[in-house]
Amino acid sequence: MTAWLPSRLSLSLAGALLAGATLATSVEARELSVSTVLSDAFPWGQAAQKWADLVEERSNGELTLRVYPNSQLVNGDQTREFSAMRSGLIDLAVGSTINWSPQVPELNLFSLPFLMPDEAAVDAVTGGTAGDLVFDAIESRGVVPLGWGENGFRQVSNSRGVIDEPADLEGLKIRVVGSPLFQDTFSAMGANPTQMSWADAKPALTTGAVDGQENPLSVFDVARIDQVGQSYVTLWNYMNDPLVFAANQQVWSSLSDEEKTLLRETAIEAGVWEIKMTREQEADRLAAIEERGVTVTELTEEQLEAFVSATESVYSKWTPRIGEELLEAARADIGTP
Ligand code: X2X
Repeated sequence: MTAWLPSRLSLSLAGALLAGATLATSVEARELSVSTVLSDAFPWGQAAQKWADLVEERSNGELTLRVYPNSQLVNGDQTREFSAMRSGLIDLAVGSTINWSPQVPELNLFSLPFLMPDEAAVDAVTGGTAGDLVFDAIESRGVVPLGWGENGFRQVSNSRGVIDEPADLEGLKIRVVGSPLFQDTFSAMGANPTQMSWADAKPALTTGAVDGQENPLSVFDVARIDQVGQSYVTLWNYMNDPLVFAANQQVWSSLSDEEKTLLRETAIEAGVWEIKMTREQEADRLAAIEERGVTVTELTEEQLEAFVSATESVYSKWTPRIGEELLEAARADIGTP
């Protein structure tokens, strides 16, 4: 086809084509990994996929996010996700404040029992001074936070009976996530907590190695936790687990200003979308769970108070690690003394 062209032109044309091809390859090669714990069967995984879709669409395919669910980039150990992102094994993540709290102690704020009573309180914290301080804390540990999502309010379930007072937890073996604060919260209520990854949780529930667990209703519903004998759920909103969209620092610095804006804006947008969806689905999830024969218990103010009192010691132990200033900021954001 180029036979009729003067040789110089054909050479420079070839050069231009080659340069173009190289450029295209390097741009196409810009595929970033996104780690999540839960797959896109869950709102959490859908948040990551939404992020990927928005980036793909708005970068005209020049930047690709590839989601790796089930903590596979850290061999199932979700508490190593933050370290792996910091060291560059993972480019991006949509991660839980619980799972990152071993490396970012300030994130334990969200796990303080009964700190945030409702969704408005969660939004006040993440969108307030406390949220800014938490993002500063993440950044100071070498990871760039971009936006918020939500795993949801965590409710306790078990196979033994109704839990409506701390005494009902006495001696129950409860699977908790890999953050030491949970050990303290459940011990304070008289339970027998056992730390394990999400990957190990369902098998442990199935064999009866543990009697109970705590997770948002969306996780209970999608993972069909009722099928492994968890017949009792207590709605106590004892903590909410926000998700954070974030990036490895080197990856972030290597992006153009345009790409940074794109990644941040789409993270925020995907997060807002997922939070809204998760909350809108909550009533249907509850109905579905009840329909499958699970006994759902709602607590009266008085019953709730008993759990609040039982877990007060968690505050004295953990406030110094979280930071007095941050807890104060969160309380001011929520509007509680
Ligand atoms: O392990 C859990 O319970 C889960 C899936 O909710 C988290 O990753 C915090």
